[in-house]
Amino acid sequence: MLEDWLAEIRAAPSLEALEAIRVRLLGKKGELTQRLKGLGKLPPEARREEGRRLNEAKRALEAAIESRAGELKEEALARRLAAEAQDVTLPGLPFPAGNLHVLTQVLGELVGIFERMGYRAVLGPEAEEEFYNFDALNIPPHHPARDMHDTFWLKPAEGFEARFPRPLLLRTHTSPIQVRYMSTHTPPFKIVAPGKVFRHEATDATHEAMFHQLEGLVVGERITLADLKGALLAMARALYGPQARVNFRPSYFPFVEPGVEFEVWWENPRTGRGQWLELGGAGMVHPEVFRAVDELREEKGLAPLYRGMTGFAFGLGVERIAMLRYQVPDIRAFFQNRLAFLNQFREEV
Ligand code: YSA
Repeated sequence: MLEDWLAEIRAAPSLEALEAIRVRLLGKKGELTQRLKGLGKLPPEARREEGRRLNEAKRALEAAIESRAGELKEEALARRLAAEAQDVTLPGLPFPAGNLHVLTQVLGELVGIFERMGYRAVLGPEAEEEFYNFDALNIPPHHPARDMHDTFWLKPAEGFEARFPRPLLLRTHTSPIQVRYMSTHTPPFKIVAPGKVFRHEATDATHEAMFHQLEGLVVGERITLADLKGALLAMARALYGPQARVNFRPSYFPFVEPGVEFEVWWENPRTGRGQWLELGGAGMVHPEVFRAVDELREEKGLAPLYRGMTGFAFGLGVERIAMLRYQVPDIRAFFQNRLAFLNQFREEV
């Protein structure tokens, strides 16, 4: 009898079937339980012997049930693992990785060059006040210099006029950052300011209505034009190698005196031919700009610190540098968002 029961337990096909066997044999009304209950009816001699036998059988059944339950649980787990297995050898779905735009890369490189020379990088707003873009830079209304900056004027949305009481525009250059920075900071300092600028002009191969500039400003005591040239030469060498040269040509910007246009000698590595490349404007900060900054500081309740200060500033066109370096013949290619063009400038990952 015991052997049959044990065989039945070992063959139980599932945990449910095993439980049914346990109840049938060992439950309250189970076969073995009934026999144990019936012991009392036997004569004492037989009772002891039968009691021992039945208890041994009970322990054997319990052990067999426990062992079979363990087996069945393991089998169930193995089946589940097999069913839920992931085939990691399947090829993944291609995930196209993005990349920094070539102009962002060039701007980052330029900022890095100046940061290594101790400059701090700062940002200014693209929607700018006329005051910072022109007046504070010694370009009053009706000044002919305004004609060179065809301007996109902005109108505050209805209901917001009170928040923007002064005329607003899209900045035409990064130079307004000079005034913003000086009005809240104490010299000496060295800053660069990268960013987008906007001009309402017809586009052609070398002109866009939106382009990027990098502004530089150094203010302190006894800063000279030689310091400006040294800074720009260091930048040119970092960009184009130790052979690079920098040239100044006299020029006019109302916010510097003297003012220069600076050009860099650039040798095309493919053709071996060199040329002077005009990169931007620069000069010594005009005393009128320092005066406007001090006025602004006094309005803000800050001490005027800029009278008698010296400083140089420069502003360069970033597209120019990228066009030359990568031999891009038309500036508009940067903004057409054609992947065939942009993917040529993927950074090594
Ligand atoms: C001058 C003196 C300073 O002390 C500081 C900054 C400057 C530069 C001045 N703010 C400025 O904007 N001068 S600029 O009108 O001659 O522009 C500087 C550079 O921006 C140009 O040399 C050119 O490289 C680029 N640029 C100008 N108009 C552009 C343009 N790039 C693309 N498209 C346009 N429409």
